[in-house]
Parts: sequence; structure tokens; C-alpha cells
Amino acid sequence: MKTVIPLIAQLSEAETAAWLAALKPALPDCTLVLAADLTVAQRATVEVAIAANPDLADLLALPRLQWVQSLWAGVERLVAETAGAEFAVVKMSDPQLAATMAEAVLAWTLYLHRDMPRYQTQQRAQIWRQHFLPLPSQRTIGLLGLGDLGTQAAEKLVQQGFTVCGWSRTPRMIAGVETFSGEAGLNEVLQQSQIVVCLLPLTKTTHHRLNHQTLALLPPGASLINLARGAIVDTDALIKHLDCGHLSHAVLDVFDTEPLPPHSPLWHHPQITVLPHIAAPTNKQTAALVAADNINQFLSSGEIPPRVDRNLGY
Ligand code: NDP
Ligand code: OXD
Repeated sequence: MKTVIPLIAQLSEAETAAWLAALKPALPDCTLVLAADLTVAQRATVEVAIAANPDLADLLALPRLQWVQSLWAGVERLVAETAGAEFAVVKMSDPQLAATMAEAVLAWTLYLHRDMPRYQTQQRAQIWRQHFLPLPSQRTIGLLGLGDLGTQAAEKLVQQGFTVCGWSRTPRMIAGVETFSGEAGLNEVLQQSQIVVCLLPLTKTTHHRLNHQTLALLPPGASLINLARGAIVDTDALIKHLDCGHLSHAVLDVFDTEPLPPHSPLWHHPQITVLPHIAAPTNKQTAALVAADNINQFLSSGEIPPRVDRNLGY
């Protein structure tokens, strides 16, 4: 008999159908069922579920659940909402997602490196003025977070000729990147970064990690790119640093509240580029294969893939 794998998702009908279409061929030996369609007997057998913005009640209704495969790389909400639950959470760890994120990091780094916000402003005022362009090697980019996404992004920036430094919780080695860890390490990275890119997970420790004090460590004229989660940055502090001229620009893809509310001052701030959470959209085909590999491995060996550490929150 085929193993029943529920897809527990609060997505639009079209999105759900598209995920089912990607997952079904990747899991030919399993029966994929939406949470609402599980029979009582099926519910009692489920050991692994696939989740995307799940309703907590649907997960808690599975008495033998051992682990959940998230379709998203960011699992902060899932981990927080299921605190205390026995089952493991496995985040989406897809090399294609990391490549897409690295592309976004390069794109927005080049946007700042090539002074595009300034030339846009000049165009509006019909100003024809050229500014000095440093070599990429003369520009230090600091990456906060050197996990699946930060590592590939750092490598891409190195390939492009930038000087790259990075920060993680535990020490990491990446060829061509000066790496730091721990509290003192953050200070070092911020002090030398002309562009700082945030790819940290949102946890109790990283909440408002970029605040008035830490943003003050950045050199004058530095810029921020936040592609991780909004609440890692204290928005009020960021606005103050931009308004007083200490920082020159911020590219924000993620916000405390999404969609960004219409009354948010961020929409119209001249030194902020607002993006609607588009840095690294999950590719359903590649993500489905990653999820399927993890599930097939578990079904054949009983081994749960590397899981989120619930104490650390990522
Ligand atoms: P990983 O878990 O693979 O990596 C997290 C990195 O952050 C690790 O290097 C980790 O350190 C470091 N870190 C965690 N806590 C701390 C801390 N307290 N101090 C210093 N470093 C810390 O995550 P991913 O790379 O897969 O994803 C990062 C985040 O990107 C996701 O959590 C999600 O929020 C966001 N994201 C955004 C998307 C978008 O489209 N905007 C798309 C996908 C994800 P260590 O190496 O020591 O463990
Ligand atoms: C994700 C995201 O976590 O899009 O995959 O932020």
C-alpha cells in the first residue's frame, strides 16, 4: 500500500494545485492528500507531512507525525507556532533557491555599487553629473548569515570581484571570504561593510539585531540590503540613520507586516527601495524534488533529514 503524505497548506486553490502537480510525479510511490481530505484512518498513519503556511490544528491532528517538510526556506512562523510539539521541522534547502537568492544579492549589490538610486534622482531633476566608480575590489560587502543562502551569495560576490566578509553564529570557512562569528565578529563586519546584506533567520537572538547601536557601526554612506525577514531590522532606527545622512540607502524585500501597509512611511522614503518579497521565489519543480528526496530517504532508511534546532529557532 502507498504511504499517505498530506500536503498541509493554506494557499490559494491555484497555488495548491500547482504544488500537487509538482509533488505528485516526484513521489510516485506515495499518495498525496490535502489535509481536509484525510480520512480518520489515514490520519492515524501519517509520519511525515509537507507544509506551506499550515493550519496548526491540521498538524496537531496527526498523532504519529514525526517530521514536517517545509516548502519554504524560512521556517520562523512554523517553528514558533509549533513550539513544544514533538515533531521535527525540516526547512527547504534547495540549491536552486540559493542560486536565485545569490542572483538577487548580486543584482541589488550592483544597483548600489553602480549608484543607481542617485542616478534615478538626478534624472528626475535633469541633472547630468558623473560620479566616481570604485572597483568592486574597493567595495566591501558584509553578509550577515552564512547558511544555505548566505554562502552561495558570498561566493557569487567574490566571483564578481567584490571584497566580501561574513558573519555567522558558529565559525564558517568560505574561500575568498573573511569570516567572523560571535558578538565581536558582528562589530567587525559592520565596521568594514559599505554594503551590508542580511540573510539571517529571524530568531529571538536576531530580532532587531540591526538596531540603532549596530547600524551606527556601519561606515558613513553605507547601505543595507535586507532579503531575510523584516523584524531583524529596527525600522525606526533605520529611518533615523537614513534621515541624518549616516546611511545612504536601504533595499528592503521583507517587512514586519506583509504586504507592506499603505500608510507605511517606507513606501515614499527617497532612500528606500521597497520590493514585495521577491528576492528568491521558491521554484516548485526543484523544491518538489528536494522534498521528495528527503521523504524517500526517510521511507527507506527511517532517517529524518537535518532538522531545525527548536532552541536556536533555525
Ligand atoms: P540557514 O539556516 O541555512 O542559515 C542561517 C545562517 O544565519 C547561518 O550561517 C547561521 O549561523 C546564521 N545565524 C543564525 N543565527 C545567528 C546569530 N544569532 N548570530 C549570527 N549568525 C546567525 O538559513 P538560509 O540561508 O536557508 O535562510 C536564511 C533566511 O533567509 C531564512 O530564514 C528566511 O528568513 C530568508 N529567506 C528569504 C527569502 C526571500 O525571498 N526574501 C527566501 C528564502 C529565505 P551558523 O552557520 O553558525 O548556523
Ligand atoms: C521563504 C521565503 O522562506 O520566500 O521561502 O521567504
